[in-house]
Amino acid sequence: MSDNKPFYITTPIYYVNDVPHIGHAYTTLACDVLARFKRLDGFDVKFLTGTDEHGQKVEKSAETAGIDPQAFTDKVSQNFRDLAVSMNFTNDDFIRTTEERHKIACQDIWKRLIDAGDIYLDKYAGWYSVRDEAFYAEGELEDKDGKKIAPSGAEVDWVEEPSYFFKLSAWQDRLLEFYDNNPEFILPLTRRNEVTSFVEGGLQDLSVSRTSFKWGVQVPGDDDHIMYVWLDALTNYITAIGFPDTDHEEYQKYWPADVHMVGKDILRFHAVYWPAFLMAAGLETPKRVFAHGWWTNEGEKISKSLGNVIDPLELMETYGLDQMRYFLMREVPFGNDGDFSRSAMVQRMNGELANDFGNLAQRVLSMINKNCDGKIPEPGTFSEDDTALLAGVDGLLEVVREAMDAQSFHTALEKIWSEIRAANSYVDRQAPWTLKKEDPDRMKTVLYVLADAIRGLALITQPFVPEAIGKMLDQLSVGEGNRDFVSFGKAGRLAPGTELPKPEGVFPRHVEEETAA
Ligand code: ME8
Repeated sequence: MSDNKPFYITTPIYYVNDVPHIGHAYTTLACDVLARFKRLDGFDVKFLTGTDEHGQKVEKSAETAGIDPQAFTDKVSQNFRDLAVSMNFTNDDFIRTTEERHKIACQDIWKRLIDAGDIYLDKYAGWYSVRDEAFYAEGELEDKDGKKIAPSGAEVDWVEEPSYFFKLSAWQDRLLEFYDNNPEFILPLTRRNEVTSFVEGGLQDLSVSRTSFKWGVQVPGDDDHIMYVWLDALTNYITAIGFPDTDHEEYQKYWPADVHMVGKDILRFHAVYWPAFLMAAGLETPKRVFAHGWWTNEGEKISKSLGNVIDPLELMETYGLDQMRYFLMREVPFGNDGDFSRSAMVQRMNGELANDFGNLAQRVLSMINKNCDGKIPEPGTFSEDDTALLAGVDGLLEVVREAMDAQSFHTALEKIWSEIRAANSYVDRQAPWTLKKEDPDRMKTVLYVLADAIRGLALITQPFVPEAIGKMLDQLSVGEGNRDFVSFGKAGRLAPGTELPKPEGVFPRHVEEETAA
């Protein structure tokens, strides 16, 4: 067992009624970037993703497809697994809620809730949205064209059936106390305020079982009921680490989770229901739920009916995987809504990846290749300018770490790019191509400083654009064993005399194909 500090991060588990789109790719990407950063920073990381396969919505999709739900979920779940591979995600596990280990976990948490006296049998009469898999109170709904519409825009149906209820109303004070004692449980803070006002407004007991269809986990001891899909789905986070065996090595190590990453649409389930279920079951609550914003496409809401769903595979093919990863993490302050536009995508990849970083590395490595025998040059004494550049890059680890710990991915990239720009101004100021004739020894020092600055910049950028940076580090002859943050800064300085392979650009420019007028 590793002595490293554990770090457990999860994505929502995605409904298999849909093919994966940019929204799914975005949430998992954010987790992947954080998981990679934490691993490089010496943490023992578990990064979980998977698919949510029960409930009425999935049952209906299977029916429409004309196959039984199990065969349907087998097929569609695979699309999400494939996406993870194509996006270079480093998830350690992929959970499916139809797995046996998960059914056992759900039934166990149910029994704990029963034993605690927090579940009772009654009858549900109210509104339900299949699209959201959520119950809505009359007061939350709007009338539109003679139909009732949920705040999310989804249609609702009137449902009347016997149902077990979870005594959510009894948890209001304890939830508010929990938020007070854990000011960073819900981030960003604006979302935290929304949740606390919602809870302060009073909570109703929550229907946690259904009888009108069968596709779900059986309620223990009552064959007529299946568990509400959200109680089933949320439990995935503990199934994957060995629950109900709370002595399981992984449960002991990774629970409570460090971050549940979710979209703002599903914050209530994670920040209200989930901690209440866990507290009632006598289990620890997660440390943080981070709710990110939603993407629109060229200013429009993304929806199947508008036909403007963004296919992550198409983006990858057009712009490149690392380019897309960079764009999604850089364009929008993480937590805010954002707009995807092709012009913004091209601007970022050409301006920031190809020009700022790519050209810097290419220029410096080519000069070393031509003028230093293709070896890391021996530096002389460092000038103030040299020391300042290296200090700026060395200082990045601390500032980027802080930004990553707040899930402020755009801030991390901003800080890195400000040092990349500093390195570019240093090149202009020091003009190594002039030094080549006037002071070759000084040229060597300047190129050494630049090469080591690029090494630092590359090390810290790895989580965001892993493939391209892997190539950049190969070109600096930084071995696999020297790429984690133990080697960051002084500890891993490049050794003069190290041979470098021939440099090649790692961030291609995107040139738009001419479109016919
Ligand atoms: O809600 N922009 O699954 P889901 C950004 N199964 N993110 C988006 C997005 C957009 N336009 N559209 C979707 C579920 N997302 C449940 C979760 S967890 C115990 C159960 C992302 O397939 C966002 O993260 O509807 C959102 O929360 C998630 O996809 C919803 O995925």
